[in-house]
Amino acid sequence: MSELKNDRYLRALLRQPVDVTPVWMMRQAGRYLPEYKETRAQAGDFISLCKNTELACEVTLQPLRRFPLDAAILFSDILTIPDAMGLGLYFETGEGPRFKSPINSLDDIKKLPIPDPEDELGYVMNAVRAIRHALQGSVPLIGFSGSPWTLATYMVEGGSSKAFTKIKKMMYSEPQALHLLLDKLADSVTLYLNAQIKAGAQSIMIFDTWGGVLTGRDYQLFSLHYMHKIVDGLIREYDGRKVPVTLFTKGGGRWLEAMAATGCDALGLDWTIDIEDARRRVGDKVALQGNMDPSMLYAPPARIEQEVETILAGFGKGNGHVFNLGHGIHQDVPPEHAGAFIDAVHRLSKPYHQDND
Ligand code: 1CP
Repeated sequence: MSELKNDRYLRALLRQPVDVTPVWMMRQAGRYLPEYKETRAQAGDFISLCKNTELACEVTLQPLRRFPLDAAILFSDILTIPDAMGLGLYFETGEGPRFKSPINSLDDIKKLPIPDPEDELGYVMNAVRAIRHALQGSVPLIGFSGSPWTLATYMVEGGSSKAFTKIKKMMYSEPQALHLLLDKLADSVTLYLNAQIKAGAQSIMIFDTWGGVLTGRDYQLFSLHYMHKIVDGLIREYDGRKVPVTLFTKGGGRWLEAMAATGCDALGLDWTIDIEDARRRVGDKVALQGNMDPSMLYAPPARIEQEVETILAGFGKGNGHVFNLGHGIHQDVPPEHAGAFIDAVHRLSKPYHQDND
């Protein structure tokens, strides 16, 4: 087993005692950091940055040089899988991700290959290996993927969407076509995440950014069912350590019990749910990650600290809390505010773990 100097993030996910509450930020490497913008310019564009092992490693480490974060997250994107399936990912300036060949029919779905993670996605595994090496056991590395439903929304809509009309039309009029797509994606994601674990990822997070746009029944059938299938297929112990799995459905507060029943180790919470309620509902089954509103980072540091205290008190004493934002950090947040947030979590959480000393 490789040694870790700081393993409080992994311990908290497994609901083991820690000295202070661990913290990291969704999208912690990104445009709010001037050094990120510089490295991205050097790479040329975002996709080239993801495919350049050395630069992907560099931007992963940038937030860790600034802040005492308790975990690193692989610098990549959830859309690597659809790209590897041949859809042709590109970014239109100011418009977000787009695909050259979106999915239009059952025939398109039948033709989709399941990508080999060490071949078409080999650049991601190279980044994982390089980052693990560069971290030198300082903090754990998080690997990730999008959920099948969330990936399918981009593949069928052809990019970002607000109303999800194309995929919902498919869901309601050709459900068997969508199920075939989700099944292929679940297989692809399982292979991809297991390859990340073998390459060195010490924890896994599945981002279901768009599960919350579904009805409760459709969430079960079209999103959770496939995440459950992935959880069942993941390597759960590697190199002598448990590899914790976190599920995050944005807008998923209604379904925490069902999510916890998949056998995952932790649930990511967005800011619309009260962490105290979440703990009462599922805290005996899973750890909880979250859940400050990312927009709170626009407020002055004193207000940020007050919010950190409120969330710490909401969770209360005991094990099983990883502090995070309820979604990704916004690109125009002052980096000093992120620093104040991280310091506040470590400083103010001490009393909540005192019985562990
Ligand atoms: O530099 C740039 O302009 C590109 C912006 C960017 C970045 C920094 C994109 C494009 N992706 C990323 C990196 C990224 N994406 C990470 C890196 C690791 C870190 O956290 O530091 C991660 C984990 C993701 C995951 C991701 N990509 C999600 C799931 C999480 C979430 O935020 O909900 C989603 C939905 C995407 C799609 C995507 N990629 C990029 C953008 C702008 C988007 C969102 C588009 C949309 O709103 O639909």
